[in-house]
Amino acid sequence: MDLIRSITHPDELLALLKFKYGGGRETVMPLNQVETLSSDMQLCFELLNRTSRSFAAVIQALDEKLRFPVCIFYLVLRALDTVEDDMTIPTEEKVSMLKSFYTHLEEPGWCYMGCKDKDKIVLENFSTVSAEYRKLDEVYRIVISDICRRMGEGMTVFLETHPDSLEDWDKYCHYVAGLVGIGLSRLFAASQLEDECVGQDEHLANSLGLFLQKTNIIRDYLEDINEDRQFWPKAVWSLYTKQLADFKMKENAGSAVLCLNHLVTNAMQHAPDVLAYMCRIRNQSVFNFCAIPQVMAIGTLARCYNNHDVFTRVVKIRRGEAVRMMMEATSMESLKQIMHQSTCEIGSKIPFAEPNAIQTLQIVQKVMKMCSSEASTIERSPESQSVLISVLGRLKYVAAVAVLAFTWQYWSI
Ligand code: D61
Ligand code: MG
Repeated sequence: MDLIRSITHPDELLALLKFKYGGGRETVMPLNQVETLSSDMQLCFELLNRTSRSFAAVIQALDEKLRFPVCIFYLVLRALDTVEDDMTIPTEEKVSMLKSFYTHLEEPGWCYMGCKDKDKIVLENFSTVSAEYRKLDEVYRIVISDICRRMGEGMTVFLETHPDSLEDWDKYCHYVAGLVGIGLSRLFAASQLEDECVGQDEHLANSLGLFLQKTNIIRDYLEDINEDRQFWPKAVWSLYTKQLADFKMKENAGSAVLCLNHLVTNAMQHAPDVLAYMCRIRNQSVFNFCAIPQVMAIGTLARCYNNHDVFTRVVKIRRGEAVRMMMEATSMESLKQIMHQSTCEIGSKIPFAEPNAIQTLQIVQKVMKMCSSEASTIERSPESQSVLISVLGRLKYVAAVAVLAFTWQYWSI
């Protein structure tokens, strides 16, 4: 089926075939490591694979030093998010649960069985997650606990109000995704696989999270509105309609798409920060881990821009497209190339009568300029690594990414 969908895209076809028949059946983690994994940690990886379609593979492909800490970081925050998302918990109780959630990390045996959310399995097995958390080095525990505390606190702000202003939108996205970027960057630095500066620049790290979260919010309009959730910022949609849900109606198709374009333009403002952040990344597994979600996001934004399908069905990038993008997200040069392509796609879709055409064009040009190889406006990090090391490192990881894409292909529905 994926092959048929990509039939008019020979490059994707090639990528798909390479994965299907080009080997790569070995798992990302060498077998001996799976065997020596404690049964608790095995359960943690199972929880990861059952609750994340987008991140399970990239997390498991991380270098050893980061694989457990990032997996636990994910599960702890997923558990917290599951509390936030459970609509059956009364607000007052939810507020105190969110605020005190980080304290359960130090509480052997704590778990929560009354949850109704789709990812309740993480809360039901939280005692295993927290047991593994307590085995981590202190440098990692400090980060995980701090981010969990700040995210829980932040989530309480938006329990009964929707993000209205654009400042609110950024603030909400900071709490649920920007903080993840900040925490991950501090974990990278703590592992010493990345420079200290990666963990210190909270602004750039925040932008990586905002770019992913805004893309999800834009893409998930229909799903959210059908479940009575509103994540599009009122400051923007109120320029185009009286009720956010009205965008579903055929007669509002025109204004709906203009609003959509407005939000895509807003999300694209984070792309320059993403490039600046990625420039500083030295470790190949960290690079792939960060770059893959970002290229999926920009590909999704390009697909959504000026596309009315967002209001009628789920808009997804083709599987072949996704696999090709993953493969190419393994070096700064090809990351720039792929971001250039998606950005160019947005630029070419700006409609004739688009009120925000100038803003869209401005950000499109800025990103395209940053992505053109020579005149790189991106600040290079102090020590540029030797060409040989980077080539050798990449060879190893091209294989890992192949496996990763393979796995991803089969785990997603
Ligand atoms: C590099 C690599 C991965 C990154 C990154 C930088 C920066 C930020 C992020 C990942 C976070 C991206 C979040 C985008 C997806 N949004 C959600 O999952 C929403 O929940 C947000 C709160 C929980 C976040 C937990 C999380 C997610 C991804 C991680 C991670 C932790 C830890 C490590 C790696 C990746 C969304 O959830 C959808 C759902 O409930 O199914 C929501 O509720 O809005
Ligand atoms: Mg949530």
